[in-house]
Amino acid sequence: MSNTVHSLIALGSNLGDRLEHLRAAVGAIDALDHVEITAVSALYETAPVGGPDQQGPYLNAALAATTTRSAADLLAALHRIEADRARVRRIRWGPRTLDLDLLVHGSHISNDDDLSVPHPRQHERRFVLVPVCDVAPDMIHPVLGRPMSDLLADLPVIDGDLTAVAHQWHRHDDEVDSRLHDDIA
Ligand code: A4P
Ligand code: MG
Repeated sequence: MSNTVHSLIALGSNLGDRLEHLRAAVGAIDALDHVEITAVSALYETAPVGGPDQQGPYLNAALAATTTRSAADLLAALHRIEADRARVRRIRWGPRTLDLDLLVHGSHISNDDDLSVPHPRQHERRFVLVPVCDVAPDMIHPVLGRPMSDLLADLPVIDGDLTAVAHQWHRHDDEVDSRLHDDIA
């Protein structure tokens, strides 16, 4: 039996019913064997970074989990969950129904195209680090050797880049602004 590790997963959506995609993702991750969600961040609406002009705003969140699964195995499971939400990969950084990134997996370090962990751009992005700091502010980045809260403090705040839109949101009976279900094209 392999060791239990602490993982961080980022969730993003900017196409269709974004809230429903993220709720379904949390439910599907929760249903995975050998994965236990320990904390889910608040929900944030964020301005798109990179990609084509005029893509819609994202909803972003992050979760912490413990698992005995390997990084490759967990990422494969995340890709199956993305596929179930009919994610279409067309343009890099373009609109997507669901994007699940494996940010950290214990002390695992790999730089393959298929498996880059820690995720190479997470420490440059407030839409990743703000939710991460809800669930794991003290976690040490395995490559940079600094806590997530320090990495976030280094990033400039750009006006309007990120707004908290719900604190409890991932269960279907959590009450949130119905506008979050609006269909984003
Ligand atoms: N891959 C390798 N390692 C990982 C990992 N740790 N987690 C591979 C997830 N995937 C990993 O990913 C491209 C390839 O990376 C896949 O083959 C996967 O096996 P993708 O999800 O198909 O493509 P992508 O997400 O468009 O590319 P990339 O480079 O992962 O983009 P990012 O860095 O995820 O950025 N703006 C806001 N506001 N909010 C967002 O969520 N997201 C992006 C995507 C851009 N701008 C954004 C947001
Ligand atoms: Mg991605």
